[in-house]
Amino acid sequence: MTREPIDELLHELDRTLADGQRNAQVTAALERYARSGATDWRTFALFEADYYARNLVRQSDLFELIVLCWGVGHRSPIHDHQGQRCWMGVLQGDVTETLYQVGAAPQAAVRGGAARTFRQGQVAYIVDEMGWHRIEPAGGKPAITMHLYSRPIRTCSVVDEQTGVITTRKMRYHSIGGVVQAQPST
Ligand code: 2CO
Ligand code: FE2
Repeated sequence: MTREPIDELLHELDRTLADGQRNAQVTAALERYARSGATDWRTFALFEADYYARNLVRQSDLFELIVLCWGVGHRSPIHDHQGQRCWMGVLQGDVTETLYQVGAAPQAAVRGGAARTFRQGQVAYIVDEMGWHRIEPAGGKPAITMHLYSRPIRTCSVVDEQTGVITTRKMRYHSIGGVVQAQPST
């Protein structure tokens, strides 16, 4: 049986990430997938009404692959990636990434930096040494992105741009393997 393109990608990520850092190969694999015209990511492209939706494709000890759905008006907080590597490939629409330099708690100075818009097929990369970021869809249209974290991220730090207060945010998935999860009661 032939593998679906997304299974090919997962297989390649398993091999590549088990073999060390391999940043360039990971970027190339994500670019290839995002530019291939594959549509099997649609199984995971589930939106939420009020907030951007995080849909888990697969998680292992080494990485997690997530499809994020950004409705018009949704945007991430300004956040870090807990020392992990983060790739973002654009599957549909355009997204703007704004980079920030964030000082130390308790009242961190927040300096807004460069904004860059990524289009379908492009792949962005960030680690904490480069800064924190905010992501939002651009051009008044929804967007769908594929994120790879190595290793998986359970929480992230979020900063309030006005007050400089940093809080910890627990990551949650809207769906896992295409199945919408029950909302947590708290
Ligand atoms: N890191 C955010 C998240 O996983 C998305 S912004 O792109 O890295 O929710
Ligand atoms: Fe992020």
